[in-house]
Amino acid sequence: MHVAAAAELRHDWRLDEVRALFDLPFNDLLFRAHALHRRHFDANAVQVSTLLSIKTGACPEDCKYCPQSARYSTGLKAEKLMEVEEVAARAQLARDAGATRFCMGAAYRSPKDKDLDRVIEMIHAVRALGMQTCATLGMLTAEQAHKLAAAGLDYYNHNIDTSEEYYGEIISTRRFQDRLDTLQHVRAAGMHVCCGGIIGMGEGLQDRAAMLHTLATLPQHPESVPINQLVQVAGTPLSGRDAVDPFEFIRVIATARILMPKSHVRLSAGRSEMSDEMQALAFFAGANSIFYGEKLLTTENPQQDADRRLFARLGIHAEPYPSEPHRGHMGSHAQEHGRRAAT
Ligand code: SAM
Ligand code: DTB
Ligand code: SF4
Repeated sequence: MHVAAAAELRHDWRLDEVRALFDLPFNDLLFRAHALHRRHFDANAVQVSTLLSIKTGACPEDCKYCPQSARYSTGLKAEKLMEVEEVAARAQLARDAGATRFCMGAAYRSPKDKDLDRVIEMIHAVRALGMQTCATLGMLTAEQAHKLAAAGLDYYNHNIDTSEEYYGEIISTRRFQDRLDTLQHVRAAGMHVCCGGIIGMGEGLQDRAAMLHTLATLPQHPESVPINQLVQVAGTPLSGRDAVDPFEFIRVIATARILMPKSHVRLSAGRSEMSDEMQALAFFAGANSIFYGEKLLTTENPQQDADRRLFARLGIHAEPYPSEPHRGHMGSHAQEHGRRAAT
């Protein structure tokens, strides 16, 4: 990153400043977010990733939002860690449909070393297809993070999910600090960090502000910030909650954009429940990354056709593949323009 560009980023946001952004009149907040978005990104480009659940269900953790926890009866069929060839075939389909990044998710508290070895083979296979790689496998030791970085993993997704204060209401089997420790290992190993949270779990405005404040005051901003709207799954303790006010959700996107102007903000889970108009507003507010493909991990995502139509109607194109694939060094892909168009 250039020194001048780095100087534009702040890591010393105060919580009251974050709260003040949330409290701005909607138009003022959106105007500020969009102006910053244009300064740092092509405002009509959206990064396109595809998700695959490589190991499903039977998770020992008790995250109250999650259909994959073994503690809740959601009717989900548990599946063992997939074979490398099958994962490679799914990645190829995603690439051919226009995705530039392939994200592999596993319902682990933390991976066993023998499972990590197979995930490393998957990373090699996906990279060989010319795609960026991302994985989310739960908590990592420093050594595991180094192994993944050495295998060429571009991004590691590990969400803080909510504020430190509200965390205990949602998950009791680990602490907020455990998440921060893994994020630190991922950073130290030289991988890009993908870290965000979930809106709609009964948290207050102060929790949303505190969550974004934690992300924006990390020593380095996460390169990717997924903002998920809770997907309510029957059988999980959080199903039956009131739906989030769409404008409140857009405020979170806009505030994330202002706090972390050079990061990709991902309009993540929950798009199936959003109108096209709401998604358009999210892109205007600074969201510039989505999951593309009919499934997230275990729940529905919009049909590919619908997303292609939405992009066409809005004049949005898929962000090109970065010209220099990440090779373990730190640096921003954001302004790099590749030779390979994604669609
Ligand atoms: N087990 C690993 C972990 O929790 O770090 C990786 C997979 S886990 C499913 C990845 C993320 O998915 C969670 O941190 C959470 O933010 C998100 N997620 C899970 N269930 C969700 C739901 N019902 N709605 C929205 N986001 C959800
Ligand atoms: C993230 O922030 N959202 C994705 C990804 N990271 C791994 C997961 C969303 C999961 C939604 C519920 C499901 O499909 O199981
Ligand atoms: Fe397990 Fe991850 Fe789901 Fe929590 S979010 S129950 S750790 S799969």
